[in-house]
Amino acid sequence: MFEKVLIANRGEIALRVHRACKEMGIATVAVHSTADADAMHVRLADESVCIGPPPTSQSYLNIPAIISACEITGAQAIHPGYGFLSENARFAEIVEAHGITFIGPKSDHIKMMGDKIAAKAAVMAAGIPVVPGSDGAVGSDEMAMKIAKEIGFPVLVKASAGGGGRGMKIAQTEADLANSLAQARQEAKGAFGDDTVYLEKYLTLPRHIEIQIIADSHGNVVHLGERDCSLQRRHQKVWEEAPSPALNSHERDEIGEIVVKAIKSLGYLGVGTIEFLYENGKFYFIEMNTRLQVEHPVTEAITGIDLVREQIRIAAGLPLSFTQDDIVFNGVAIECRINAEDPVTFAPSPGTITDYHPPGGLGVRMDSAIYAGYKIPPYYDSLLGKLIVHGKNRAECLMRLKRSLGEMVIGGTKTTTPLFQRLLQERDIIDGNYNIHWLEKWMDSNKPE
Ligand code: MV4
Repeated sequence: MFEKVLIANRGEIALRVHRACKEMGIATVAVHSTADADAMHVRLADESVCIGPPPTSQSYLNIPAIISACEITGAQAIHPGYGFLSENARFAEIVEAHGITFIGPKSDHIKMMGDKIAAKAAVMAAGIPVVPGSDGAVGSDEMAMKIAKEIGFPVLVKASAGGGGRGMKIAQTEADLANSLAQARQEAKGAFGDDTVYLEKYLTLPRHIEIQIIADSHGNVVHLGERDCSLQRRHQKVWEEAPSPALNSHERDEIGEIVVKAIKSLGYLGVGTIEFLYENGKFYFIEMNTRLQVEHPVTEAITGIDLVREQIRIAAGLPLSFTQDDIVFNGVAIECRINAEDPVTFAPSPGTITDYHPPGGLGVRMDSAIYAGYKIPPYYDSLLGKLIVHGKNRAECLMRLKRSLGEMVIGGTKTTTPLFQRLLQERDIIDGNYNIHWLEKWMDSNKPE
């Protein structure tokens, strides 16, 4: 096992990785920008290295500085967290070329899943159901029209280098298609320097359901069920829950088995998430994420598996400490993202945290790196923490969520806490009756004057 791990991230996820390391007897190295000198992840780590000025391009994305920090401190492995360099295939390659272990998948798999056309072709060949659409990139507008007529309008033009909703354009009818193609290509060229696009049937009212998998270097692959991440605003997840209120155990076992078989055949290593749209009882693959995700704690809550511990064990060459038959799904968990934002407009609300009292008690977990006196730097994302609540069923989970939101004290900045208190009063939320458009529609119809 590693003796020392460098954590190439900040905020709550840096703390999350640090905690797993400590429980495994592993020393930690924090890296930080000058803006984060007083950050909690630096205070908790056994050692820390300043890697550059506040802009992420010069600090948390600064590959030479991070490799140097590793060499100076003698860390044997790097955990990238989420965001930043976590899905950068070149980084994974450079780390390994320096004799350091990248705690994550092989760079080939990161690269493949970053190319949305290649990812779709690979998982389709491995038996995963995908959205009907073009077989790879669309060439001419004529070819696109032919395919669109075959699959039927509306269709969606997606950027192969995209993901997370960037570079997507809907064509409702034949009359829209040429424009949608041109716009998608232009956006993709600007954002990614690659104007390769593909076509899919546009699903109108799906849910976003993702399957968590974990694979070791001994050929063992296990799925840990799904998370329902349909409650989003502008492609930012707001509320995630497991299990999905829309699935029964038969559907879960069925899609889980398909995914496990596919992941085995791909020879994938580490944790991964296979994202699906789910509509009328059917699953349609959209993307695969090759990192630990923000919302991983809801899976941890219902399975009792420590995903970061398993990531580190896998990277060290150890087998999974459980089999599929050992996995028992226990109750319901919900995560609310507590952001430093206005709860109605979502406008960023910077400032200094004057008071902090996180909720606690049975079934309540608050993952956060803030403290009273902490000054929120303006350079990074607005996530202050994640409240994860677990109950034996959905009713208990919702009751506990209401109770814990009421306990939350974060002074000095606006937070999204009141948004969740309002959501808990909505019939559709109580009933689990929502899709990917529910939140934006609700916000539209509940706008202030
Ligand atoms: C779709 C779709 C409908 N039909 N693909 C948005 C982000 C990216 N990961 C894929 N996305 C979508 N792909 C087809 N064929 C609708 C979306 C989508 C969406 C997906 C998940 C969660 C929220 C969303 C919000 C708007 C659109």
